[in-house]
Amino acid sequence: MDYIKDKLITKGRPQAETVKKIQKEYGDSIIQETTLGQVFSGMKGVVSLLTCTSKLDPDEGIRFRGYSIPELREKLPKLSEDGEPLPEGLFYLMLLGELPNDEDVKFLSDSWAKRAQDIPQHAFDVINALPKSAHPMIQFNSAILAMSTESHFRRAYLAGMDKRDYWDPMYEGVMDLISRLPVIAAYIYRRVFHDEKYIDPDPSLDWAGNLAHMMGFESEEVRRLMRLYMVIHADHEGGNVSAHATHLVGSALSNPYYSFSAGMNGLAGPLHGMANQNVMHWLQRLMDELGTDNPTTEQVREYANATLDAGRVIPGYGHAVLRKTDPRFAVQLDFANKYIPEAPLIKLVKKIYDVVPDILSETGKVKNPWPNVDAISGSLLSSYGITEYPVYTMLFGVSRALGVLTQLIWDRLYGLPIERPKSQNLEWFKEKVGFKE
Ligand code: NMX
Ligand code: MLT
Repeated sequence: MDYIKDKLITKGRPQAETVKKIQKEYGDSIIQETTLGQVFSGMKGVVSLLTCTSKLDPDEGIRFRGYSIPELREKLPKLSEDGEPLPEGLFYLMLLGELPNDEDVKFLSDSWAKRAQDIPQHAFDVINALPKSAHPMIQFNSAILAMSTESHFRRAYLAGMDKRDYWDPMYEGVMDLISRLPVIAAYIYRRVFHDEKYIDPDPSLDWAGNLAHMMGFESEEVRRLMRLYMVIHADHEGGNVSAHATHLVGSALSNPYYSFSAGMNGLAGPLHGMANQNVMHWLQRLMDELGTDNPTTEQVREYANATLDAGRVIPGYGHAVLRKTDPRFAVQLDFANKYIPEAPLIKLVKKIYDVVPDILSETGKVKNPWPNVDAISGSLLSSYGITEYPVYTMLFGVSRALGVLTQLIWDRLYGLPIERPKSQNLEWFKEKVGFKE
């Protein structure tokens, strides 16, 4: 019996009623004015999505259902007092809006371990049909799409389903998909980088600990890192590219596999999740060009300026919403300072943090000169032996499933309709603002 599902519908039904009521009574209320600048700059600041799982403050960073990352580290269940919170607990919090206890988290770990046993063989066949040189995100996303043959939602929709029940097969599909992603990701990792020497899941382990295990890492510290990585990348409210894309495609009542796959296509872009891999290439080139992993401040300054002069971005820095150092960067630095303060890559990350914000500020155009989550995540993974940069975005993707798929369940609970904003041509905008050539 899945009591989480019962809790979800008990909480979800009244909230869905509220959404309907608000829309009926206040549908014509003006909540915001939009400028042409906002439209032309990627809709920044335009409130157009209803998302309950998390909220991003430009200065403070992300809060998941009201809890900051330091608060989550304190309040979510852990396997040991000095460990990191379990992602299962964050999923529970985002889904139900309340903190879980140890039993709730155990229930999810067990449920996901069980669901992960039924991955269809053709998902692995699809991966195997691709060249090993195909980027892990191509292999990952191909497997996600291949698994949509198993979609509860698609089957139920074809059979004829009451609109009010959409959330139910969506929940089942989301639970299946989340449970299976670590197995798929570890399979791709071992296929490409470890001679196809696969490691079976250990159903007694937690979701993130099992991922580390299946990738071939048995130390408790790597498992802790994986739990932390899976928690901090899970959600960043509704407007980021992976969440927005998942939500948009889901609004056509596409099943969770199609919807999440859309989100993963967005995550694979260099301005979004692929930035973590690009940071490592940027650091590697710096070390290769300078012949040291311990450059002077002046050398870092010159290298960063050369990147800007070449018309490129400095990966891992800047953000569309944040205006301070990303707390996800800060917590990873905290982890590194606790366990591996002397790791050369961590020292290099700190040196860059000392230099790059000033350089970006001096450009006069970068709105946020501070590091984001990607500025350190790869260096941390690499320092622990996960040195293969191309898998970093895929690991981001495994984590991001927790947030965007929870959002998708709530989209169906709320009964949100197909999304269809209005577009206009350039003539319309010119006329609107009275622009003359
Ligand atoms: N290095 C150089 N230039 C930058 C950077 C950067 N890190 N960040 C912003 N700019 C430029 C940007 O390209 C734009 O230039 P132009 O006017 O010539 O087109 C100008 O500054 C204004 O951009 P912003 O409004 O500050 O940033 P925007 O909201 O458009 O983009 C990012 C946000 C995150 C895409 C941007 O800061 C960036 O490209 N950062 C590097 C890539 C990165 O780290 N992405 C990861 C984001 C987090 N994640 O995981 O998804
Ligand atoms: C994210 O985690 O999605 C990124 O920081 C990008 C964003 O929030 O826009």
